[in-house]
Amino acid sequence: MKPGEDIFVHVDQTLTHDINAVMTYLAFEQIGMDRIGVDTAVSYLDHNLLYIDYKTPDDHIYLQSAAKRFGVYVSRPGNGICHAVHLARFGKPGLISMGGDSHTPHGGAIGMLAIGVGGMDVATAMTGVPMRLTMPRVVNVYLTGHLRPGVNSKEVILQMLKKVSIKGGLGKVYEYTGPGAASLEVPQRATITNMGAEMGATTSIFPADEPVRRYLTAQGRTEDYTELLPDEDAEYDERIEINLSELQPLVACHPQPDRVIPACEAPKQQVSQVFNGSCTNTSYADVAKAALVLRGHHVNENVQCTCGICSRQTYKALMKDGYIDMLIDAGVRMLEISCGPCCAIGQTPPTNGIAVRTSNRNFKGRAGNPNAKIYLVSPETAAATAIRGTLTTAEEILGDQTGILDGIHEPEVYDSNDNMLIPPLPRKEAEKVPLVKGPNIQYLPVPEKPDEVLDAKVSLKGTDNISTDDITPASAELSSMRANIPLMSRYCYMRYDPKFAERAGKLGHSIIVAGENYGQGSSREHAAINPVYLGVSCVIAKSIARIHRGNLINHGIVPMYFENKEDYDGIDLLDELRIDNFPKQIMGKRVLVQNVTKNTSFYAVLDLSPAEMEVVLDGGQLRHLKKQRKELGVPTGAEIQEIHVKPQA
Ligand code: MIC
Ligand code: SF4
Repeated sequence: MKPGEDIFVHVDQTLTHDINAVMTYLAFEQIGMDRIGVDTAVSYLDHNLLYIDYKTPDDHIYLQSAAKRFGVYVSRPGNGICHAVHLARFGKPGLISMGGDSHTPHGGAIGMLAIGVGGMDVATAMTGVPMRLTMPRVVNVYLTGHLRPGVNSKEVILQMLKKVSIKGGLGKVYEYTGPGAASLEVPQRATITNMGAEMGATTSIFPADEPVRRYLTAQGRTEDYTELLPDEDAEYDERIEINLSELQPLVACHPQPDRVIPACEAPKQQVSQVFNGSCTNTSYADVAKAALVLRGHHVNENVQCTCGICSRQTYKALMKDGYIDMLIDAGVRMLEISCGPCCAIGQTPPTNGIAVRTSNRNFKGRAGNPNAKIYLVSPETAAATAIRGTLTTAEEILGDQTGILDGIHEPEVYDSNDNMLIPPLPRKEAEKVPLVKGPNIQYLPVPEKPDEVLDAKVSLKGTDNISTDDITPASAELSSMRANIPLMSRYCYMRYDPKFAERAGKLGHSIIVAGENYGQGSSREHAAINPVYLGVSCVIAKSIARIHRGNLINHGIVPMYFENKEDYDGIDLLDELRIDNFPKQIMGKRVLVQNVTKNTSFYAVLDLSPAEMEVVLDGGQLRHLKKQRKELGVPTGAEIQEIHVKPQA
């Protein structure tokens, strides 16, 4: 297995979540299989539980019916955030899981190879076919020392982000080993593997060792434990060393997770919101430590402090041990068990507000307000900040009492009651289950194959680091539109370039030009589906983030790179670009692009593997799969709903 080459992996488990999965199950329906082909698939209803109107409940009813129909578990609203529940109740060392969410690597905390992909990839994985992956480079992160009290494993991943940057992890798997790794409990490890997504990594993983055995035993699942340690003579492509004892509280400053500085050097500005929440950093120990910092204090009068815990079992353990009481006494507002504010579903900061969060992303607009600033910290720092109202560390509040935080560990037994999981039905019963589609559930649009001649205008000239939050902003309202592309596409790029949707719609076919790291952030394939619906045929960028690149390919948008990055400067919005013999040039992986407006030309290159090339030439993954299934003589599902792009009057 050579880095950069195609490899194919057998996927054991898949996960999907409510704000993405409607498209995934619509695709699965269209593929034509009547039941999943993986051992375990779970559909989590966890991100958008606000139900501001009929749309999200419509989605949830459809997802529950699709799960019953196809043999998938449902984790009901209130059970917890997908990654936390999956790790606790389904994950096993040595398995491979694929999830339609960028933070799926959370599962790496117990020695699973857990990879985040787009929804169409999950639909494909659910069929049971081996999944294509670019063989990554493997980086060993050797941890020594011990975290000091008041210093969280969040500091490890923030330190990594500082070293590696938001795109430095592209094409890499980070394997954490060493005595420092052995000293971390599973949820602490999960904070690190979860947020490895922010480096653009394929995934991150810890060994399955004694702490993993303890964790699975606490979940009543000792039998799922298998020891998996790195070989003595394991070779790595790179090595990074971090001494945990030397770490101090850190903060990732607005607007990128790699803008990391020591918390003590952060400017003392008034903070308006503190959010202790998300899948990244709300384990039992995380929240208990935050509660100990807050004990005997009260949330600053200028701060709104909320807490959203990652799972029902964690919430119950914290309640039993009195930590929820401490939070409530301190004036913390307890939220529902869901993603919520982490992806702009509620708790938007005020105008020009500063929000301090324990979550993993701080892109502009991530919290629903593009003029607010988000700073990412540990739960201990978040709690101290809630008291003072400016960025503060736990040590500044607790002084010589900081050592009490060292006494907090994960419970020896969690409540492993699975009554909020709906198990799959036996095949015979499942076949009779109808798929329930309310009016919010529209069709999955699929583009045509690449045209012989692409003659199209530039509908967007983007800067570096455009995130999927820029392309398809999130909020309770916008996230509830994800099953309805004709509606949602009207809001494409709404905060980054409010005229984009109208412009692209009017142009018919168009091209997006962008800088480095295009499409960083979440796995939401809507960042490809909405542009495709608006007629975008290709993206020419300096570089493209891994998951988004896969989504573009799957949805028939051709991803291309400037051969010479300076050529980016010679293109303007609305320039007319022309590519002759497009499919043939795609096959040659080097495309001559004529700028008709400027009377210049430049080359764009493609880095497609042979398997990806076929998908692109077939017009996306769904057409490709259906073609393959037709060749095999197996059912190919319903007719594809094509988009016929026509310029609007
Ligand atoms: C996120 O954290 O941005 C999300 C919301 O979980 C996304 C998924 C999505 O946007 O649908 C992710 O990380 O992939
Ligand atoms: Fe949910 Fe936030 Fe985790 Fe994404 S990062 S899965 S939105 S809690």
